[in-house]
Amino acid sequence: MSADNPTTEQVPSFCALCISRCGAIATVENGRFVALKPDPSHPTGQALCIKGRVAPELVYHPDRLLYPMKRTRPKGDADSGWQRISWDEALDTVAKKLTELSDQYGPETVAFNNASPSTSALSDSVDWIRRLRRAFGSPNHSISMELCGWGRYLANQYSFGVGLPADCMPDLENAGCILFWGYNPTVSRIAHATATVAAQKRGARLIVVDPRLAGLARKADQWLRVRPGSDGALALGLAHVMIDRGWYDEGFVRNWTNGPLLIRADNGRFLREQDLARSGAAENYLAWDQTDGRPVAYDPSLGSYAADNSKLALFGSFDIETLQGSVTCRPAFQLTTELCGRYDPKEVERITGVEADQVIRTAQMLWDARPVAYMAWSGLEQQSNATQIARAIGLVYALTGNFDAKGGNVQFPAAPSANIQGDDMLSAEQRAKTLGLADRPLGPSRFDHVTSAEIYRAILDHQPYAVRGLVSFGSNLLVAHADCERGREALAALDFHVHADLFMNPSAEMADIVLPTTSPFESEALKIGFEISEAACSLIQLRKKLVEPRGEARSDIQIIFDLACRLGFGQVFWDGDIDSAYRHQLAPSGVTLETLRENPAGVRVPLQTRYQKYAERTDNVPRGFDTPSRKVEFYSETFLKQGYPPLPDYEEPLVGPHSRPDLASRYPLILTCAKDSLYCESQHRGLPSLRRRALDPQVDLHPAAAAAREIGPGDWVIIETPKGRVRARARINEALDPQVVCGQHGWWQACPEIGAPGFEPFGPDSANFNLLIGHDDVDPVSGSVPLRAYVCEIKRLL
Ligand SMILES: Nc1nc2c(c(=O)[nH]1)N[C@H]1C(S)=C(S)[C@@H](COP(=O)(O)OP(=O)(O)OC[C@H]3O[C@@H](n4cnc5c(=O)[nH]c(N)nc54)[C@H](O)[C@@H]3O)O[C@H]1N2
Ligand SMILES: Nc1nc2c(c(=O)[nH]1)N[C@H]1C(S)=C(S)[C@@H](COP(=O)(O)OP(=O)(O)OC[C@H]3O[C@@H](n4cnc5c(=O)[nH]c(N)nc54)[C@H](O)[C@@H]3O)O[C@H]1N2
Ligand code: SF4
Ligand SMILES: [Mo]
Repeated sequence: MSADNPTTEQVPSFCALCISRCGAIATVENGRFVALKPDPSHPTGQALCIKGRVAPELVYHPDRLLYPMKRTRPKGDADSGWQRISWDEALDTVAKKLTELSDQYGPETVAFNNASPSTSALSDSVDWIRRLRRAFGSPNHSISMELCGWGRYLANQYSFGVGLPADCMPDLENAGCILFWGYNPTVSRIAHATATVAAQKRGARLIVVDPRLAGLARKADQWLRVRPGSDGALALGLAHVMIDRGWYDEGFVRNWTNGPLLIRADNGRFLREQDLARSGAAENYLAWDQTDGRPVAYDPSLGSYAADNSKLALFGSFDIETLQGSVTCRPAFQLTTELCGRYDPKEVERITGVEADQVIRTAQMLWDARPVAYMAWSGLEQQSNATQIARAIGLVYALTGNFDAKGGNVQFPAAPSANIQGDDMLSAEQRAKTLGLADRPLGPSRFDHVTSAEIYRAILDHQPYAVRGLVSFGSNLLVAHADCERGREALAALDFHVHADLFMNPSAEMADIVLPTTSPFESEALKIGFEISEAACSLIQLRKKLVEPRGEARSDIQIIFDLACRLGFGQVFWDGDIDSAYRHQLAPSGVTLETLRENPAGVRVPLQTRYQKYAERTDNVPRGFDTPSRKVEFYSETFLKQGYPPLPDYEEPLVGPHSRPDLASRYPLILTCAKDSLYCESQHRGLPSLRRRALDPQVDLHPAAAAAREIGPGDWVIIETPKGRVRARARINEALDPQVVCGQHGWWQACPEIGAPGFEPFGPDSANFNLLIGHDDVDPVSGSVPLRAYVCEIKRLL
């Protein structure tokens, strides 16, 4: 290659900058990555967002970290005194420090964290990070899911036995009705947005629940402008109308949910066979046979009742003779119906601001236009009641009967591959030490994951024991998470902290050693399935390294494997040979690494979607659902036993106008936030083509709220909450409820090329949104943090 002999290559690839993982064609000219275009032949390649299109600016950005560095000045100093070191010195130091900490205090004293795989190319490597962490012996891993994942995951894990909707994707190609709840794929997942537009073109209905008229809400058949955080009441109200009008799949409720199972009024537990007779089975539940007027047993190991299902009562109240005397019992569906009955459309309007008529119209549309495919995300994850909101929406979804049905939410098949996350490497003894297990026994700790707040507590208060080391692959804890000041104290108090990243950020600035990582365009990565459809799931692609790494940057996977060998885990990391690891991972698929290298656009393995797999039978026993009753659990004894409400009753946001009337006069507005299509979380403000389009952090407010405060468009304002204050520029938005304002997080980085300023992550001039939010009032089940429903006041900055 030379200037006289230019080469231009068009390389099939995919953009890994966010969850969309858009199929793309990269142009490489003379060894330089110059453009990225959509690849419509790829199942996620209909379009690219602007971040993808300007990806070369990210790769060649002047602020990229190029060399490993160590700090030479104390943490918290304005100047960290970063000094370039060799990779050998960096990795040896990291391995030595981590080993020392582990030897002295146990491996649990080292926590791991990484940038969310939804907002970075960490999806390339997060499974390997888990493997490394488990081989090391630490149960403590934070991936920001308390901000966008655990609520739904846990709720539906307990209700449906599976993470819904993320693990059972909306089948947009076949849906009759698409429901987006606190989800705006126009910004956050282009591949879903394009698929939704296509679905609408062929006649699918769209319902959007969002306080803002944003993205596809503008093109929706129903846009429900819910008050932030009141989503649970809306879901129960929809369920009420559906049940009341008979707009629900009674067969699904009867056959596949725990709706018929009887609950004792005296203790809230399911009535069991052993309650009726000493010889009765402890595991067997009971339902009411309304034809014969007697209780009938349900054996969860067989998934069957001792009577024909059509005889089972879903409603009613029955006095049943037990060994302890007569006990009133009701079917779980009766109790569910009673709960929903408290949320008639008028009450829903009062709580949520969504008009009663619209609640009814929406319930009818869900029924008439089914199959329903739904997706819910940040809008209801960043809530102090996230888990119960997600369970209430799960209830609505179960009423449609569309779980795993064509056009509903489907568990698409996956190409067979070896699980490389090292699940069996972490002993039960170490798992039992996961931070947060005692406080939130049903929470992330059950899955050996922790929240940032739990890590901060362990670092600062040594509760339940001391965390002294942190290994970070990307992430920006001090900007992404609430209670930033406590976060800063915690990071400063660590004995040892290593951070791998493309850029220095305010959190990396607190590390002892910083390692430079490649962008996804400078590294190879294996992707088995693209999640969103059967076609997408069938594609295996080995993303090509487009260009050589900048400076001495290494891929995260390379760093993980290098570190694993130095820590003495070579034998479970193929002695550092990544190709061998990929071969192991791919073996069950029958696709070889060589074939993938020869076919950079990927290889499709034939997969056939099977629907309603819960009804498949082996030896006449239905597969059912992975829950204690083998049914979808409307009513959860698991929750009850841990002291949580067994039904997903609505609770007001903990820092809202109703639960904190004491704050109402000082903070009369309700604060939420949303992501920007130009930027991923706290990244990308340094890219000129993006920053030019949005120079400063914005806060949207209604014209009436602005006028009452003498605020004009573009004015700098202060957003103030009981926790802190930050600045932003006012943007007037007539579609908002006058009491609701919507901010943006993630602002700290400058873009010197166009003279756009940075913002201090802390202090009076800060624009770090999460200084506004405390960690005190979090979801009791998942630890989710209320970034999307808080009280605030806005003042013009003079
Ligand atoms: N461009 C871009 N794409 C991204 C990211 C990014 O930062 N930028 N981040 C990635 C990550 S990590 C994630 S988790 C996903 C998230 O993807 P989304 O969940 O789609 O992200 P948001 O747009 O923040 O939130 C969705 C909607 O929730 C609404 N909302 C706010 N408060 C409430 C509420 O109380 N109730 C309801 N029902 N809705 C509410 C907001 O107005 C917003 O339109 O996106 C991923 N993709
Ligand atoms: N107020 C408010 N706060 C929020 C949100 C919100 O909507 N509102 N959203 C929250 C959500 S959903 C999430 S997931 C979290 C996100 O929080 P984080 O996961 O911490 O994401 P970022 O803040 O974008 O920081 C990502 C860092 O990782 C680096 N990085 C990017 N790609 C790579 C890579 O491939 N390898 C390595 N080693 N580093 C990389 C980036 O350069 C950047 O420094 O923030 C959350 N915080
Ligand atoms: S939506 Fe944009 S950033 Fe995300 S993968 Fe697609 S092109 Fe990349
Ligand atoms: Mo996220």
